Amino acid sequence: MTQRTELLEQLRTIVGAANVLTGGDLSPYEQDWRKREHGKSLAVVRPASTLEVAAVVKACATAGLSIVPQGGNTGMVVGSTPDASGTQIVLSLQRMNQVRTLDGANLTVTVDAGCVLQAIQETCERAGYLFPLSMASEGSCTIGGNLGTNAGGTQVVRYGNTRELCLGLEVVTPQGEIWNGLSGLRKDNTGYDLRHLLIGSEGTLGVITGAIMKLYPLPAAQLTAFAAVPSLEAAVQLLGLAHQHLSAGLTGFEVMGKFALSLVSKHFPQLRVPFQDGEEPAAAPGRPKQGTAPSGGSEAHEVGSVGAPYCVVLENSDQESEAHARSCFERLLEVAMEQGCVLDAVVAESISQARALWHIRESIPLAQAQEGLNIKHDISIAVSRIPEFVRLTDAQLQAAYPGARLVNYGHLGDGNLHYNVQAPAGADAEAFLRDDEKGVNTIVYDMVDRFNGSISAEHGVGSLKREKLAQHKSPVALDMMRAIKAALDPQNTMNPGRVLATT
Ligand code: FAD
Ligand code: 2HG
Ligand code: ZN
Repeated sequence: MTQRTELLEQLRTIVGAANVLTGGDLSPYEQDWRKREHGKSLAVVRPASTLEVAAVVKACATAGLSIVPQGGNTGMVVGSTPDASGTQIVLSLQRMNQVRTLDGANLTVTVDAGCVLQAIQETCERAGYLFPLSMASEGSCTIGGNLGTNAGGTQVVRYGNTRELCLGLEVVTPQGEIWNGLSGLRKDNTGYDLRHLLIGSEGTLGVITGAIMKLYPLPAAQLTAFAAVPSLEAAVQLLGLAHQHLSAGLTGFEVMGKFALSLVSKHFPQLRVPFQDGEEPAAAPGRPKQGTAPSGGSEAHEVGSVGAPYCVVLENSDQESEAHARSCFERLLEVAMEQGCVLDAVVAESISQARALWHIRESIPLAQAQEGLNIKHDISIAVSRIPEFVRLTDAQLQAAYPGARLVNYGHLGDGNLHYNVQAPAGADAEAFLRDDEKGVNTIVYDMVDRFNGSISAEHGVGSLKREKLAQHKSPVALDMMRAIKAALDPQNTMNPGRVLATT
């Protein structure tokens, strides 16, 4: 028997033959969500417990074979799929999907790493608690992947990234040892915080098998508004007003450019996008009172007929009552209209209307994927400087790549833009990526540097941004990262070539 056949036999003994996949269509595990790479694994292994994960990792380490931890495989940077060598083991955590315990007094929930994010949200909600991490991929992504990437999402403006929501981890080290750090303590200054080292390490320092996460009380009321704004500057002004009027009640603030919304209308015509191309609001949610602002009806028609350059989804979560939430929200929108930073707005009258408005925002990534391959930039810039960044970068890109289509949207509340670039209309998207991705990236990332921003706000580095990271991160920081990787994973078997180049 060759060493690889022997290893496969060992893995079958550990997790059961049915959970060592070597044939059939493995593309859900071997191809990334964006279809940027299609790798080839030696096997996909699906353990059901932490002990099984530890045994699998130990066996692979002994055989010198590398492991790619995988959750829902929804990552954006090609980090959870194998390379083309046919020698890597994809370690899928999907069978580890139990909510272990919920401690109401401690406001914590302890979960297996393979739990799907939405399942955690729903379990907590049924128990009367809010688990606020939220993103469009929540029906498929896992908490292990969220922790591995330190995912952001749509509630960061209030609750922070996944890191801020995590109180402890259970981890299998690259050598197959188990570290149980599931203390659930809010204070613990006993040396280096290994939890924070593992969070955002994208599977390169160990496999997360369990986590203890923070919970919050469910809000008494949650309201969603969809506002048309005359410019990105106005959106930033509206954000300032929202902080002022809603304070901690501001739980979502997403911006969407006109072209991004037009892709949603084009690919999902059943979703009626307010204030674009003459469309009226979905299911006619209520309009705010408008004070001395231009009247809603005529202004709405005018905005609709030209299409607002940007729209914003805002969410207000209130601990008092629906009436209180509504009056705060309406006052905010009134003031915003008086100041001219909102052209028109609708406030959802029901949960289903709120969902419909959020659904528009959350459909942008899928609509963009339907439009064809694209170049993504997940960047963060100080909120105050975003309008200037967009103005300068738009101009440079249009000069260098006439007709390139800018799909600009994202989590403006926390300074994170998805400043994506789609090939010119009718152009061959594959050829555009092949010939122009490098040049486009150089323009965008050089500008990000000029604005002291980050080239990866929430998606991570994976293999797609590895070279860019080496160019844009401080050499001192990179040296420290390499030292940490070498100390924890000297054999370099844990997701090699992701985040850092293999030397
Ligand atoms: P995977 O894609 O399977 O893995 C991602 C990385 O984490 C890989 O490097 C992998 O090796 C590592 N990993 C996975 N599981 C573990 C584990 N148990 N232990 C150690 N490492 C592990 N991201 C955001 O941040 N915000 C968004 O708003 C957002 N919206 C999205 C919307 C759509 C439609 C899609 C498709 C993606 C979106 N994403 C977003 C990206 C993606 O969903 C997140 O990065 C998510 O956290 C990945 O989770 P996953 O379980 O799919 O991880
Ligand atoms: C989102 O916020 C995701 O919708 C995906 O982070 C971003 O597709 C993208 O560029
Ligand atoms: Zn995002």
